[in-house]
Amino acid sequence: MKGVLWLLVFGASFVVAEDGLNAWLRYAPVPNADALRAQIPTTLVVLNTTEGSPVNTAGKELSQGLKGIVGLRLAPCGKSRPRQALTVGTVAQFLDANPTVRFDLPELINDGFYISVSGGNVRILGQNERGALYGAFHYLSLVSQGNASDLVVTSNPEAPVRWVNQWDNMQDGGTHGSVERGYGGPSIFFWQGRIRPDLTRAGQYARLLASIGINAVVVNNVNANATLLSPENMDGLARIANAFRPYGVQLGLSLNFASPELYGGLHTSDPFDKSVIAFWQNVTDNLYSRIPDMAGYLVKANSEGQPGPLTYNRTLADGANMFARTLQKYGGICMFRAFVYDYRTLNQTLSWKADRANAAVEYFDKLDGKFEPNVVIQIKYGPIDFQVREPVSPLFSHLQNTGSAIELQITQEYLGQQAHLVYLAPMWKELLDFDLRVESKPSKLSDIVSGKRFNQTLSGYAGVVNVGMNSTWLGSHLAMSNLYAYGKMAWTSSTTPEGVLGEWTKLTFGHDAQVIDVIKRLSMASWPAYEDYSGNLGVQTLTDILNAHYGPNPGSQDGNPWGQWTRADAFSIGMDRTDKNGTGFAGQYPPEVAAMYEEVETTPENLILWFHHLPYTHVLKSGKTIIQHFYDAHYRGSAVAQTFPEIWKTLKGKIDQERFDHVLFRLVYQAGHAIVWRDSICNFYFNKSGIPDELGRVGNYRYRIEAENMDLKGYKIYNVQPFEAASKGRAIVTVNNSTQGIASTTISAESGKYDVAVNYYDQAIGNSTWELYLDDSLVGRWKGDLEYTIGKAPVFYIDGQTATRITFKGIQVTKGSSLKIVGTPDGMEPAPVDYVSLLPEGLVD
Ligand code: GCV
Repeated sequence: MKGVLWLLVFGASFVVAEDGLNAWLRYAPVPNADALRAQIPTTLVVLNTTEGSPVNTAGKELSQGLKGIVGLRLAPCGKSRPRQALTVGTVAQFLDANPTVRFDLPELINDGFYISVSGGNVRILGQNERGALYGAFHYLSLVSQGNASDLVVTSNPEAPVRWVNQWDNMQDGGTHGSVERGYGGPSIFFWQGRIRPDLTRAGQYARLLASIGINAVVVNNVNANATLLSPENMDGLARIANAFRPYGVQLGLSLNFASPELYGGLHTSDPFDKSVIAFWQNVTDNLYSRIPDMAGYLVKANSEGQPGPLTYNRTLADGANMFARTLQKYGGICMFRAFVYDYRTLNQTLSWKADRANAAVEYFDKLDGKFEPNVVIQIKYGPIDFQVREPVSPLFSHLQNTGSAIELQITQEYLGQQAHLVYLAPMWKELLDFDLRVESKPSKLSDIVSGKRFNQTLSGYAGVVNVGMNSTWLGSHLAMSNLYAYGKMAWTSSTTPEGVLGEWTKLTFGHDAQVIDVIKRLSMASWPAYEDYSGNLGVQTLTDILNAHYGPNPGSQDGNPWGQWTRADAFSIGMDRTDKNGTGFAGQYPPEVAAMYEEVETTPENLILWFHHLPYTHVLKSGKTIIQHFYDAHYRGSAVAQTFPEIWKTLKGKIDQERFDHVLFRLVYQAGHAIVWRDSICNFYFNKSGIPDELGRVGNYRYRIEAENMDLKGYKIYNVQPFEAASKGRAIVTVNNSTQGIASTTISAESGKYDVAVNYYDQAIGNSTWELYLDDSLVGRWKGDLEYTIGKAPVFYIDGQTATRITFKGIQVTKGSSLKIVGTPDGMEPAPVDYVSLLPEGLVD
């Protein structure tokens, strides 16, 4: 009865609105709570009760967690220890406290943990304090998933470096706002050039990260601000480190290479200059005097306009080593990024062999072994920049005498900015499982970054996360599965995307089998769908690379020095990266892999345009030409996205309304934007190649009424740039910023029920209002305020980044009646409209 009462009282929180702040650490009641509770001891023994120690934190989490999950109130241990207890601490603390207990020491390495549940006794022991906390979180996760039975777990991390990077600026403004490529609101650390007075969110972030085994956070943008080194800001950083410390999370810092000049008043930042070396040693000493457990530094040098050692004719190793040496007496690490390229030298018209992808190996290969032992080279997974599909960076196979870490991106910069659902773990898994065949021996990427393949002691993972003040952290509830999976895969690379997703869903949304199934279906379909509608065959995410990296703009890839080229012309497409005829990039891989990528026949087709320049008429293994594959894939991917909102809707009532609505809003938006992607890409290549779609879809939209063909009053026709971002290249905008526009037409479609879709543009320069009428009766009214509601980067233009669709379902339409859109501009936003689609029910186009 007690149990029933407990469930009635606590079970209510199942449907209580949730804002996402606790993410997967909700400690929500589980269905089999009574049975589980009976298996858990009621006494808690915490082997270090010092406030702020990770073991003490572990004790608190266990108390709070078990109370929430199974309604158990743990009692602290009195003078005499009961025979059955839940004990948490380090192995050493346990042996100290229990000198007579016979105990087989588990084989633990740094941060590892051991859990034994046996005969009503639970022991959670870490190799160190952090490990004990990890063990406590693991145990709570097991109980949350409905398992408190006898078991033994010994778990060690594969790699010592399991960091996250935040690209947080010290203040809002500039081109990137508070967090560069962040879509979850302003920085949780910085505000107005200083460290926030209230760091509650920093502590909560550390808690989440500790629960997935992350041991350090680099808190500021790699495009670093030198003023972070002021004494006042160093004090602030120490406060962040204090907020992290109870969770065993260390603080790391990005440095601006030119700080000696920018902040220190020196005339140079040359790493060989004595005053520069002294400057950095002084900085490091000052930081460690405030933060004795600081993790170390992260350095972006000679990249995208950032200064670096090459500026002073020194090598990248000279630069990295300078920082590393200052850190050595403190045990700190220097993470040095391999994202080094000089866009000023890249010109695609001058040279067929020019290739940004070649840069990392060219710069770093010859430096292998020349780095201090506490330098780790942080390498983006692919040779360009977080694209929807890239081959593994060949640099991983070149650094055999230097530790390396893989840089993954949890924030979805090129992958839909959390406004599109894209579950990334399947992509990471493919990358980590890739065998580079160094010296023709098994050389899985996961074994390289774990240090196993080349016997490295310092190596691992860096994930760019970019959470913000939004209660959902990343701006989207479902996007949090990426963060969870990142931590779990960095701990154990064999973690499966499906498995970890199921675990995350249970912890985040509860045990309902349908909820778990739906989130699995959506998430597992999401990366393939996004790849299909954004850029397939290895051509890259065909997004707008000159603006917000959002929405379609295939033309922006070429004709500029950023090197994300596709070399698409009227007949052919793709980068020839072969050794024999192209940029030579394929030859940067070990011979077996190089040979595979060198030939069209042996290159996996999902990367064929990454490695080869081919005619649109080249026939793929499927029997389709490249151009037809493009058309079909874009139609297929966007069709999959149409199913997402419908699948999600089946969960109504099964999860709290707040999260249900939040996710639905985004999935509906994504479905509309997937159509924008599909049409833009297909029309762009149709226009380039002149080859029609065999199925006659591209360029033919029989259900559409183009806004420019309607009767316009107060609206005028606008030629959209790029042309493919509008249906038939044109849209309408109000004639000025203060006059309402009216676009009307007479419906020629047969009478019946339709889904009425309106494609419009929601720029971040105002909040226009649109009204849709059928025969003067209002069908719907909406506002262009996505800039406040969706989190993606704000964009000012009328293009594929702002193109949006709203659909009114099941509307009775009569032939001969009038359809009218009334647009009221606001600010600089001229209520733009592209077209209206009258879609027979069930059809999307
Ligand atoms: C932090 C890409 C991103 C930049 C980022 C850079 C990097 O170019 O667009 O925002 O800068 O990578 O990783 O340094």
